[in-house]
Amino acid sequence: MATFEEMDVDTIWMDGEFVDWEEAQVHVLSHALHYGSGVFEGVRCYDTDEGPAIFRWDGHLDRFYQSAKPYNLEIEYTPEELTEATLELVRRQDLRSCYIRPIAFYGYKQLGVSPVGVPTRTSIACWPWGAYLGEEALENGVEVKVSSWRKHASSQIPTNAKTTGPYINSLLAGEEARRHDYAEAIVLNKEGYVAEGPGENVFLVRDDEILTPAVSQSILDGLTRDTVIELARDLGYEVNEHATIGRGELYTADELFFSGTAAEVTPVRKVDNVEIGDGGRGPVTEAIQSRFFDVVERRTDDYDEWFTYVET
Ligand code: PPE
Repeated sequence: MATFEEMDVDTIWMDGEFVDWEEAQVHVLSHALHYGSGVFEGVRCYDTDEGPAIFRWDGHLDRFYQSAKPYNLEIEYTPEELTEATLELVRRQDLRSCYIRPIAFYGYKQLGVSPVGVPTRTSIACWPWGAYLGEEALENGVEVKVSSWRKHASSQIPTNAKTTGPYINSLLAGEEARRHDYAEAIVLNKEGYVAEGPGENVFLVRDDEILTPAVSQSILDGLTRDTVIELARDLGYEVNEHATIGRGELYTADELFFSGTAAEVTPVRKVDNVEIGDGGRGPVTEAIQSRFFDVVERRTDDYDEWFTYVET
């Protein structure tokens, strides 16, 4: 993966202003650094014939504000202000396609777990980000390991909020998998059912039906998950979006794939070294993936309501 230094980016929006990339800094005693008290989003902007187009911006923005609620974290900017800031940020840096990372967090004032009285900071950055699990993975799929770490239960933290702190669970699961030469992990929830990947939702194909764990299974309610469900139904597939999936069902699935903003639609070809289906990208996965890329790269006029165009 490219480092920020290698990228042609120079501006970050921070607390109402555009600042130089190097100036976008926080104090080492910031609350969020110590207690993980931030919420964030990951959004993709695609290069299209109509110029850069941000995919499902409204949905991501909505989830951003919702994520902040359980923590009483006051995002001091309106959706319109954050939208304008983001569009301007993409324009100023002449980015064609990029990943957009809004974040809001408790900043610097005093330390202690309680954030009462600590000011909120808000920032948005964007940079070019290629295929999350590699270009090759989109075509041939990835090998994954069922993690020995379990996902935190929704009785322990609000799993539907995209909070910075809990990503330590994703780090543990992902790195455990990579230390064992797998590309990624699948994490089970506290009850032992399939939850999601460290940064992806999971889909399973069985007998022409598509299944994905219910939101109640301690998963993030992914925008890409929602997109896949809609695209799959429109293609004529049966989708069960309220599934409870046991670990064993992973190995016997006809096909498996990940969805996520960063991961887009990535096939899973092996779980714990067991081949899934024919051990490559299955036909249903391919149909959905190809429709997904046609939509986000605007090779169709359908679903135009999902896009926010950067050029006016
Ligand atoms: N589950 C988790 C745990 C998750 O982090 C993501 C996104 C998803 C599901 C899919 O959600 P959505 O992007 O709305 O379809 N993960 C983000 C962060 C990745 C990272 O490495 O950072 C992302 O894909 O942007």
